[in-house]
Amino acid sequence: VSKYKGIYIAMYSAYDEAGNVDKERVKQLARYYTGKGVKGLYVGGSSGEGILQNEEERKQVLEAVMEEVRGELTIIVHVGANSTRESVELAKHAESHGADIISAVPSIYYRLPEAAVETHWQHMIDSTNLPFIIYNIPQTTGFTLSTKLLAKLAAQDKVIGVKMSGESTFELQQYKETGGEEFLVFNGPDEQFLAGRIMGADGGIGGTYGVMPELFVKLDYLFQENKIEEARMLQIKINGIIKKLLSYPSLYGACKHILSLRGIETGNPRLPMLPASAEHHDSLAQLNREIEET
Ligand code: NAY
Repeated sequence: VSKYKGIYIAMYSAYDEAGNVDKERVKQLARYYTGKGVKGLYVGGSSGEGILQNEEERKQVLEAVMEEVRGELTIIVHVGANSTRESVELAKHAESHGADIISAVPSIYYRLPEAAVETHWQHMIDSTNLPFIIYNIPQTTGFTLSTKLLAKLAAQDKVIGVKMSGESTFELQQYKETGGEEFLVFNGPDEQFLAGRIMGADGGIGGTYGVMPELFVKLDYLFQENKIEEARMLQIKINGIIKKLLSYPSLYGACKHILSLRGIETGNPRLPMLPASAEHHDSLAQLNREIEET
């Protein structure tokens, strides 16, 4: 599994001016992330608005990504949907289009017992030959992955890791310890990338990487070289940028606007995610310069 370690951009989706998935724009965005040192892309996750899209749209986004960067970047596809049936359909579709790994959050809205979430994931795992990465994001789903369930799932060869988007580095470390050396833990909160790496994460998957991939690649390099003080200083600079990004009505709208300043058009995020408004354009241009100068 070590071949899957690294930095993955939680990629935004790209829409046209009418708000429809725009495959050419998706391709342009995927292409933008090649040659920057990242391991791959996480498609259709939180940042990718997978749960705001219908099944057909999610398939279109993935197909565009695969057509553009298959073989160049490792592609993890988020197939989590509310119904197990739809998730299984998306998982099979991902496999048939050459994706490398599938991943899913629990079903949301209903407060489900652990057994239901386990069954939900197990059906996806059984539906393909692809490796599976559990997506744990308790602050949005209301479901916290227990180390007991993690241990049960991780005992299967196909379950290669967890994307840990919860904010506790203690839990992150417990997941790593429970899963063992051969089980991959990906850091979720970008603000805590270095902290997560220090406590055992094998890499990271993040949305803000999308506007500063080079900085996260460098941060990971500094960590690997054991240049911890330098890494800490860089994480602090990155956190200054993230703090500003989070001050806008929507993080996705802010990041997408920054990409558009670089000639990468991805359209507005899909409502209810708010777009960047005109009053914020000047400060976003300034933030873009700050990123480019860091
Ligand atoms: C995904 O699936 O898009 C992600 O990997 C999301 C990870 C993000 N967490 C959330 C809750 O959206 O990148 C982070 C997050 O945007 C960042 O740390 C800023 O808080």
